Amino acid sequence: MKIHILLIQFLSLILSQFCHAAFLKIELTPIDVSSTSSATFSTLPTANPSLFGLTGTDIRSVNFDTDPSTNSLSSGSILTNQYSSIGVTMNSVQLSSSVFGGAASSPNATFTSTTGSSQIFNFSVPVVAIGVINTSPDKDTVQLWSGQNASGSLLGTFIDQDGLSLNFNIDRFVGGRVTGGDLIGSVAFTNASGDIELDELIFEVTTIPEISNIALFFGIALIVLVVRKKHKLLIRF
Ligand SMILES: [Ca+2]
Ligand SMILES: [Ca+2]
Ligand SMILES: [Ca+2]
Repeated sequence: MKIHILLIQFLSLILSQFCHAAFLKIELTPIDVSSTSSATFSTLPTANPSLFGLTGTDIRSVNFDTDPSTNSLSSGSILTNQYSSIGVTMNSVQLSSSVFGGAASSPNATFTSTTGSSQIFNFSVPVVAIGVINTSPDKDTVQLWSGQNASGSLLGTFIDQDGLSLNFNIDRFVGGRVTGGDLIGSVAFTNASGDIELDELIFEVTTIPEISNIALFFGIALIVLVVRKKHKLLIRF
């Protein structure tokens, strides 16, 4: 009996490690992903998501240049439901073809000039990781929320270049990953100063119910071990 209790405790310990909810910040510069330029990404996130740490089988992307039906989006457009068919909507985010230093993918990036205002991206599909290029980063705030429109639980937050000397000339890919069954309902980028200009949004949609699969695996393993142990004891006695 003692062995069984120890076994359950051991498996619970392992399971808790797998299911521990955590936030993993993503912040990459062009040099970090071996770009040919130190200031801009020569390989874009929408072209190679795995280079930026998004490795699932269902990665979706927004280049702010064409909608999901490949219709061109014009500078000055206000984004709300244009990308809803791929699972993301925006809180009236403006597009611009004349952002500081240029868009990451031509012609458009997003544009907000008001200090303290946020560009919010809401997900209607189960998202576990997101990232976007901040094309003029100046310690803007990144927040991942469990609910829509920056509501629910704050899963993770940080500012770009935290603890570093500010350099808005170097593009930064910013975002995060959640683990342990958490899902990202929305992500908010809040302008600290100057403008906030984002491009090349990618997000990873989970295709498996991670926790239930892990629990099922360990549950089956536990049953097998207990049955085998009982079987051995019956044979012995
Ligand atoms: Ca673009
Ligand atoms: Ca730039
Ligand atoms: Ca800014």
